Amino acid sequence: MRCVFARYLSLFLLLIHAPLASAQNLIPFANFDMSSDLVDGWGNLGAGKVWSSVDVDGSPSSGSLLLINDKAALTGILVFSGCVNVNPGQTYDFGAWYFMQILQPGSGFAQVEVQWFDLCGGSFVDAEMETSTTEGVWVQIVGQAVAPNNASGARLQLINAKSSGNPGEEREIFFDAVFLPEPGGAAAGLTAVLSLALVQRRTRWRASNRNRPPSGAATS
Ligand SMILES: [Ca+2]
Repeated sequence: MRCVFARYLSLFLLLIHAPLASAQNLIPFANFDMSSDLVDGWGNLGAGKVWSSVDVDGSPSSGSLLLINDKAALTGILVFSGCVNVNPGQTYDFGAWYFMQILQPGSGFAQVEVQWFDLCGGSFVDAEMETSTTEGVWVQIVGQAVAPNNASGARLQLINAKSSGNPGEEREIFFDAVFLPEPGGAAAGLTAVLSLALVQRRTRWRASNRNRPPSGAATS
């Protein structure tokens, strides 16, 4: 029995540390390893958008993005990645990990949005998004979208959206391990993927069935 247990333990540890055969993540500075990554890789920075040493895998050499929404209800605080080249008509996974502490004032949700452009630096074409309201654990938001036939550029937006609450009341969301891999790629954050697989499936269901962003919500 002990031998069997040891074998399964070894297999588990192997899975945890095995390199993930994944296609390259198209988004640079996606893991917020250094505070400079935020400035180097992300746009629309300003108040309430800061680097944090908190990391999805607990790594001491990486951090995350902390978005703080202190505005009125039905508002969102957002940043966006740089634009990357994509193939029109191809299917892409997209998403990010986030952590939203419990017992914050009001209510809200995390949102990841992929935006398609005819080309980088060109005109907006379309967008698709996924959201989640789960609190208290790291959760991976995962979506899948087909690049429109007239789109060869894409970027990701990370949004801290407030559904209810008052101006001046802060709601915080940490984002990490953002991904938009080449077609066929797998998500980042392997350790967390294995340990929170059940949470992920539950969250994906919720994200696809509830809590779409409030229409006309203001963002900044
Ligand atoms: Ca990180």
